[in-house]
Amino acid sequence: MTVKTVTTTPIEGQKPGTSGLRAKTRVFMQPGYLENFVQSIFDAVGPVAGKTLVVGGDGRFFNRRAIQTILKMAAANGAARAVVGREGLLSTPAASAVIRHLRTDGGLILSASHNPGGEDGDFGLKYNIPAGGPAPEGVTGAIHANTLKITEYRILEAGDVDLSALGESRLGGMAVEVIDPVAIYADLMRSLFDFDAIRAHFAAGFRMRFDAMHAVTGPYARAILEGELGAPAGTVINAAPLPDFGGGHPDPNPVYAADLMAEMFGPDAPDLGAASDGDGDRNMIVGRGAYVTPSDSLAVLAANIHLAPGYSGGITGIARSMPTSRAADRVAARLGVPSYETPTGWKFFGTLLDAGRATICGEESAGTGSNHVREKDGLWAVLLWLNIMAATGRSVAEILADHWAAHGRDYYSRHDYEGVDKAAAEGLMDDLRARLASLPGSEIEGLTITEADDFAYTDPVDGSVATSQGIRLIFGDTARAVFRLSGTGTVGATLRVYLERFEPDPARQGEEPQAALAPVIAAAHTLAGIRTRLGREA
Ligand code: G16
Repeated sequence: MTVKTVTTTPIEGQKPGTSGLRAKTRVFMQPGYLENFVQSIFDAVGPVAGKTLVVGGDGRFFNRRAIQTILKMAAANGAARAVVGREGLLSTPAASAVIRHLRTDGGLILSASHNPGGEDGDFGLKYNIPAGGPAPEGVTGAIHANTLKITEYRILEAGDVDLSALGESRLGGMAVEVIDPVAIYADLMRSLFDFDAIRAHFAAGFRMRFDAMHAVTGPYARAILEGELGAPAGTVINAAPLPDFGGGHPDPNPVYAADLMAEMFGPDAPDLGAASDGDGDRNMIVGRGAYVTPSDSLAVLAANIHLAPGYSGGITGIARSMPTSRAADRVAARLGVPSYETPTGWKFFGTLLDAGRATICGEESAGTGSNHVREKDGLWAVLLWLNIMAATGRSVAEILADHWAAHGRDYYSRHDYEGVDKAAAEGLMDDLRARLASLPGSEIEGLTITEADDFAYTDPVDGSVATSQGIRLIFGDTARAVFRLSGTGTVGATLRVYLERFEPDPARQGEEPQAALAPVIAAAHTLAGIRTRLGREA
C-alpha cells in the first residue's frame, strides 16, 4: 500500500456554514471536492499523525464511498486509529458521545442533517472537536482558508475496508475499529433517565409513535424504546435507514412529518408522537392533539429536567439561540439560574457547556440537548419527555397548559421563504440593517419597537465575537420579530422570519398561533417589504 500525493487546485465554495460544509451530493461527488475539503480539515486541526478519529454519517447516498475516501486519507496522513460506526452509520449525537466516551481526537461526521438525500439531494461534512461538539468558528475559518490555497492531498492506494463486521482491521499503518454505536449511546441514556419508570408507564398502557423518517435514528429508537423500555413492536415506524430517506424530507416538523401529525390529531391518537431528522439530532414532540413548538419544548424540559435522575441536582443555566423564543428565559429567571442568548448554531453552546455555565440548550430549529454530549440530541429529548410524563402522569397537553399558566405563553412561529433569489434576500436584509438606528420608538401595527439591532455575540467564556447573526426587532416584553438568512441551504437563499408574542393571561392562551401572532406578522411584512422584495405572498 503506497501513499499517493495528488496535486490539486482550490475549489470555490468550500466555506462551512451553520453546521459544516453542505452542498448538492453531485457537487460533493466531483473529483477532488471531498478530498480537498478533508485535507483542508486535516491541515487545520493537524498534524493528524498519531491521532484517533471517529468517522460516521447518517447513511445518505455517497456516505459509504465518502467514508472509504476519508479513511484512506486519514491513513495517508498518519492517523493511528479510526473508529467507525458499523456500515458507516453514526447519528450525530452518537458520534459526539463516542468522541467523548473514547476520548478521541475528534471526528468527521458526514451529514446534511434534515436536508433531503439521494444523488440529487444534499450531502455534508463537518469536523467535531475532541470535546465532541462542532468545530467553533476559529477552526471552520482555518479550514476554509486552507481550501482557498490547497495544492495537494494525500491518500492511501488500498482496497476498501469492510465496515459490516464489528472489530478491528488495518489500513496501511492505521487501525480501523468498527463499533456498535447503539450500545455506547444506550448506556449513556440509561445513566440519565429513569428507565424503570418509563418501562412501567409503557406496561400500564402508555402508547407512543416514533417516526424515524427512514433516517439514522431508527436502530437507536428501536433498541431503546422497543427493546429496552418495552414499547410494543411497531411503536417505531420508518425505522430502516435508507440512502434517500425513502424519498422523504427527513425534517421533523408538522409539514414533513404530516402522517404523524394526522395520527396525533386523529381519533385514538397515541399519548406521545415524536420524530427525528436525517442525522438524529433534531426532534419533534407532539401530544394527542397538541403540537409542541421547539421553543416551548426547551422551556418545558428545562423546568422539569430535575425529574430525570441524571439531572436531579438541578441545572446551572439555560442557553438558547437568539431566534428561539424567550420562554426559556422565563424558566431560568424562575429557577434563579443564568440564561444565555447565542447565535444560531449548536457550536456556540460548546464553551458554555464545557465551562459548566449551562446544563440544557435548545434552538427553535427543533434542537434540544444537554451537557451529556456536545450536539443536540433528538432521542434524548424524546426520552426526557417520556421521563417527565412517566414521573408526573400528565399528558403533553396538560404539561403545556400547566407550563403556560405558570410562566405565560410565548406564541411562536417561523415563516420560511425557501429558494428565493440570493441578491433579493440580501438586499432585504441590507435595507433593514440600514434603517435599524431609526426604528426604536416607532409604532407599527399597534406595537412599539423598543430595540432594533443586528445581533452580535461575545462568548462569555473565550471572548470570541460573532457579528451579523440576524436582525432583531424587539417590541418590549410583548413581542419580537427576527430576520435571518439560513446557513444550511444549498440553493439560492432562504429567508427565515421568526415571530413571537407573549401572553401572560391563561384565559387567552388557547388561540391559534397564526391568529395570535397576526399583528407581529403584519409588522414584519410592513417593515421588511417581503412581498415586494421577494415576490412571495407566503
Ligand atoms: C444546523 C445547526 C443548528 C442550527 C440550524 C439552523 O442544524 O446544527 O444548530 O440551528 O442549522 O439552520 P439554518 O441556518 O438553516 O437556520 P442541522 O440540524 O441542520 O445540523
